[in-house]
Amino acid sequence: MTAGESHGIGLTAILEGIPAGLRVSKKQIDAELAARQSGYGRGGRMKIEHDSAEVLSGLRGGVTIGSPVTLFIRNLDWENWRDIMDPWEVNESARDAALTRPRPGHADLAGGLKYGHTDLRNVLERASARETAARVAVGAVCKQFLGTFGIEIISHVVALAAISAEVSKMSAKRIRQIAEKSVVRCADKKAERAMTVAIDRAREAGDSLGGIVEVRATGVPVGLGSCSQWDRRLDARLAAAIMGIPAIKGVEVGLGFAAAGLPGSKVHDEIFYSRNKGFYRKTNRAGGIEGGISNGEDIIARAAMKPIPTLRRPLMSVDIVTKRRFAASVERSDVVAVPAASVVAGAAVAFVLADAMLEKFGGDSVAETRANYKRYIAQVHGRS
Ligand code: EPS
Repeated sequence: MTAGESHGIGLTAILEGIPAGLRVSKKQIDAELAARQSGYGRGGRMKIEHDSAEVLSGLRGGVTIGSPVTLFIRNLDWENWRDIMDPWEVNESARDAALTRPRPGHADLAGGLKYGHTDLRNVLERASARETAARVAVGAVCKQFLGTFGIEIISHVVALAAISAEVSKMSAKRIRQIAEKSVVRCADKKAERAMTVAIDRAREAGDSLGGIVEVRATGVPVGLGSCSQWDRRLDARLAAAIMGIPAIKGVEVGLGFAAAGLPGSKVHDEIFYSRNKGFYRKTNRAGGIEGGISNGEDIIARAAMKPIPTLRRPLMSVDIVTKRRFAASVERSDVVAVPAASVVAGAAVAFVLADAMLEKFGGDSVAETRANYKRYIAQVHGRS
């Protein structure tokens, strides 16, 4: 669970269920937070914030003790918003500056009607993608837990607006090496150049752009998730977590939507066996999940992000108080947040996989989880 407004005091996340005995690196959490903040096309806010996670509970000497881990990220911009956002006393002039012109595509109107607000700030503060900083901090702890089982998560940008990256022949490791140094988190250098040009153009035009992000998880054991109930299926859980990121409008696993247009013989991954490898596949069109269960191949999920709704040249809207037609409110915003969304999607996948690992292997301490994991892996190998 996370809490916190975009221009409030800060963001809090409580992560429940991480076993005792996990060594957590603050450096790694802050590196993930910095990655979320970076990326070509980000707005002015990212120049103000230097996200860093304070740990308020759950750790002693850098090691989890089995209690809930509370992470807190201070909003440095809070100092500039105290008058407007103070929990106890809001300045009168702030009330006069109420936001009443909802942005098409944002939560403003639906949220305003739902919660009965006339100042749409009460909606946008929580709907803001600022919240994803908290999820990235949580994801960074989950990644460290997964890392102890050799599971790695790579996330990158595969398309920005109409520009697609060609990465089909690249290994996950290579994608990571290049994407992590790229200003748009893209592993295709040629596409990266075209993407930055497109972002410059959109900025000049007062417009915004979307794109597609991809997450790959390597080292995932066979058997996470279940075919036995819809909400235990690993793909369903991944899709929900990724869809829960603001502005995500579609999620696919493996071939995804493309599978619908192909015959079965071109979609399913043939099964092979060798004494060395056990059961294996030469293709991974399933994206590492069959029947809602991880099949031991890399998990590959993609998400489509719509362009950010705040436009410097706004679309038309209607004032919720006067009901007159007006241009939508213009808030400070990003031109593109697709690179950031790729970091957030990686965190979302980490959270789901950590949850699925604990569901499968249990354990109150990492040593116990590890012992259960090892026994299971030996059992699976025995059958291969
Ligand atoms: C964001 C912080 C926000 C926005 C952006 C994401 O900060 P501010 O509103 O102060 O500029 O930059 O939020 C949105 C795009 C949105 O639609 O709400 C962040 O930390 O990621």
